[in-house]
Amino acid sequence: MALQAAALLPSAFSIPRELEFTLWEICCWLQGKSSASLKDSTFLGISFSDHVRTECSSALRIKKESNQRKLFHVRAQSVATTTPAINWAASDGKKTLRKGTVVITGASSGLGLATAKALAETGKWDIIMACRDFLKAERAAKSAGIAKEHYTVMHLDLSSLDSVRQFVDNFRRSGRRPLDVLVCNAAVYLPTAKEPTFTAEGFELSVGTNHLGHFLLSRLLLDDLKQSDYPSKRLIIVGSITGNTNTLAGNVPPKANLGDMRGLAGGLSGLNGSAMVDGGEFDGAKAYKDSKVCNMLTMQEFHRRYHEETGITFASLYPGCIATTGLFREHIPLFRLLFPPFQKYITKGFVSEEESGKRLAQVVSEPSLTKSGVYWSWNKDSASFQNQLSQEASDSEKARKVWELSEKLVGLA
Ligand code: NDP
Ligand code: PMR
Repeated sequence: MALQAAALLPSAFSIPRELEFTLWEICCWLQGKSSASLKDSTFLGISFSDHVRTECSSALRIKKESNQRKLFHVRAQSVATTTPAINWAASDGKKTLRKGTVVITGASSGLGLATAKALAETGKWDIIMACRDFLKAERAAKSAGIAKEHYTVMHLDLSSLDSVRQFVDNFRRSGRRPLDVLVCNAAVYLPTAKEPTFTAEGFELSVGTNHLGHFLLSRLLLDDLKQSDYPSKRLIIVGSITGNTNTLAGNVPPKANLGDMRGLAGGLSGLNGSAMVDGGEFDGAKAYKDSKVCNMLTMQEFHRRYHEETGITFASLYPGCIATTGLFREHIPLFRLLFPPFQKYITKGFVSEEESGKRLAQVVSEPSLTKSGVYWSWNKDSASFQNQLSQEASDSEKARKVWELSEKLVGLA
């Protein structure tokens, strides 16, 4: 059981890796103090929180009972967990799992909100709702009936790389580490836009937000996920059927197509090149579908680069057609009126927000959905299955290129 204590350290202060202590030694040191001073104990600047102290006293009990040497081991690191993921009660030897920490982007409506609700209802998660509109998110959580103790709203605007970096800093300072699951869910869809609009750094807004913002976020938070000792740590990027041209829905024009990515290479700026990934004329609906292809390719590239080394599960999914969400807010009123019954009665692809939230919550927490590099879908009986991606959305050469171009654009290379 690796108890890591230095999340409690200011980042400027780090303890050399060689400095290792057994929990037993720390306990002895703490026990030598009066209970009052124990309450405020600090060790090399580390203040011991209540649960660590509880760990210590059970360690003492166990030490006395079994006379084992070095039951627990603490390695002081510059960044670490405060509570081990799996805890066991000395009395009956039963294991318990601590609450997981999950960040969900765009949890202020639709799928993200429904997922936060589904996870909150299990009581097993501390949910960080990473949202651009703080008040909207608070109100949404309240009206969805998510109890206060299960969530925290933190500001994140994916259309600004500064905001993404600020979010990561804030998360790290919040003392909520480690991160166990990251869900990249937020998105914008601008089907009626005649001209492109741009992120703070000048990228076309749909690909800039849905893909590049999430790309930077997940690359930065990968380190946090690596440090998690949770039994199944996951990075989930929401994809869609409409980015997959091996389906009927994916063949509705305009179709996703990244082409040779000359527009992405040019920075999607629309000034010295095209605002579209493939370098073509601006089309808002296509830009969204292209962004979903980038999302699904990014998930697979993460899997290829990091799954074996880190044990992190990388996954994507199509949650079903949630035709009632805010995603369609920019569409014409007639579309918003007809789309839900069309999906309900004609394609039968419709799912409620509640059902979609349960699906994504499964990808977050189901022990049976730990396979990495997978794109999940659900059949008519709402059973999950591993779905096939289109040729383009599973092209490993394109995935590598999206990765390399994206890391240049977000300043990682
Ligand atoms: P919603 O519009 O209801 O939710 C999108 C969320 O993203 C909102 O919370 C929105 O915030 C947030 N968001 C938008 N821009 C930003 C930004 N710049 N920074 C931070 N957050 C932002 O849509 P859905 O719930 O339908 O979409 C969720 C995911 O599901 C998307 O990835 C979408 O591609 C995917 N999906 C949806 C399908 C559907 O049928 N609806 C089908 C397949 C996939 P705010 O509330 O402030 O606007
Ligand atoms: Mg689609 C099985 C058929 C199916 C499914 C599951 C979807 C899902 N759609 C299907 C079929 C069709 N759609 C057909 C036959 C048409 C032509 C009438 C059609 C049209 C259509 C439009 C105009 N569909 C749409 C739009 C949108 O603007 C939505 C979109 O593409 O957003 C990017 C959309 C969607 N259809 C879906 C899903 C899930 C969407 C939402 C897109 C997404 O989030 O990826």
